[in-house]
Amino acid sequence: MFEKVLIANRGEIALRVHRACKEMGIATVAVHSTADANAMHVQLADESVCIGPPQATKSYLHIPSIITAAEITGAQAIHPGYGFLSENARFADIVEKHGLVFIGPKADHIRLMGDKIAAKKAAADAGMPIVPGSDGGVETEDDAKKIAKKIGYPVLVKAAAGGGGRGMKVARTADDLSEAFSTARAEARAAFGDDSVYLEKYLERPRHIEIQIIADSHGAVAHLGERDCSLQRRHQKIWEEAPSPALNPDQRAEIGEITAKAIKKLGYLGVGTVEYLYENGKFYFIEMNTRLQVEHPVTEMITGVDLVREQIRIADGARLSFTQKDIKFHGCAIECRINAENPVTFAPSPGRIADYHAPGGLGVRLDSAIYAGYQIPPYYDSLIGKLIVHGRDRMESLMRLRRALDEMVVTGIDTTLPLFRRLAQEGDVANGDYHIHWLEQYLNAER
Ligand code: MV4
Repeated sequence: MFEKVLIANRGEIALRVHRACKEMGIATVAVHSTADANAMHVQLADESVCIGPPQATKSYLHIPSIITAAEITGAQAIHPGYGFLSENARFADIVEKHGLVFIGPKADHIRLMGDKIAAKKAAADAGMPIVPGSDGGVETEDDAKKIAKKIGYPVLVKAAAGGGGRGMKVARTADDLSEAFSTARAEARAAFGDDSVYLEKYLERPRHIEIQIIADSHGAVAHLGERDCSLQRRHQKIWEEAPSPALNPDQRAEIGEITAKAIKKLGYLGVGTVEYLYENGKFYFIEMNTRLQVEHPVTEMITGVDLVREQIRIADGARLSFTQKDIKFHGCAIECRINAENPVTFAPSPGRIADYHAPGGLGVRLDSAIYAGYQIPPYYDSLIGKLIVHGRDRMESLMRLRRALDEMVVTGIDTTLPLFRRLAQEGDVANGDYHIHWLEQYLNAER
């Protein structure tokens, strides 16, 4: 096993990886920008290296500094966390070229899934259900018109380099298509420097349900069930839960098996998430994420599997510590992403945390790297913690969430805690009766 791992990230996820390493007897190296010298991940790591100024492009995204930090500290492997360099295939290649181990999938799979057209084709070939649409990219408006007529309106024009909703335009009728096609192209070119687009049937009110998969280097593959991430605002998930209130055990087993089989066919390595839209009892592949996800704890809570420990073991060539048959789903887990943001306007609220009190008790987990007196820098994303609750069923989990939210105190800055206190009391949320547009409709209704 590795003796020393470098963690190429910050905040709660750097701490999450550090915790897994410590429990495996592995020493940790933190890297940090000058803005993060007092950060929790730096204080807890066995060693730390300052890799540059506050701007992420000059520190957490600066590959030469990170490789150098690994070399001077003698780290054998690099865990990228999520965001930053976690889905950068070139980084994964460079890490390996320096004789270090990238704790993640193969660079080729990162590259494949980064191209949404190629990813969709690979998913379909491997047996995953996809959204009806164009067979590959669409070059001209004329072609788009023909294809849209065949699949039927409404259609969605999507960017091949997309993800996160940029370069995505709905056309409700043939009259809309010309504008949707050209704006999607222009947005894609501006955002990604690549204006390749493709067409899909537009699903009106689906849920976002994603399957957690895991594969070792000996050919073992398993799925760890689904997460329902439908409650989101501007493509930022804010509430995730497992299992999905919309699925029964037979549906779970079916989509899980289809996904695991496809992942095996692709020769994938490590942890990954297959995102589906779910509408009227059917699943439609949209994308695959080749990283550990923010919301991984809800899966950990209902399966008892430590996903980061498994990632590290897999990177070291070990076998999965379980088989599919060992995976049982226990109860229900809900995660709230607590952001340093105004709960009404969602404007970022960096600053000094005055008082901090973490909730506790049975079934409560708080993944956070904040503390009283901590100065939240303005340079990075606004996530300051994830409150995860686990209960024997959804009602117990929801009651526990309300209780934990009432215990939690963060003062000195604005946080989204008040929003979660309201959401946890909403009828549709309590009933699990929501879809990907529910939250934005709810927030618009009160303005
Ligand atoms: C869709 C869709 C409806 N129909 N595809 C948004 C981001 C990108 N990853 C995929 N997205 C969507 N693709 C078809 N054919 C609706 C969305 C979508 C969405 C998906 C998941 C979670 C939140 C969303 C919010 C708006 C739109």
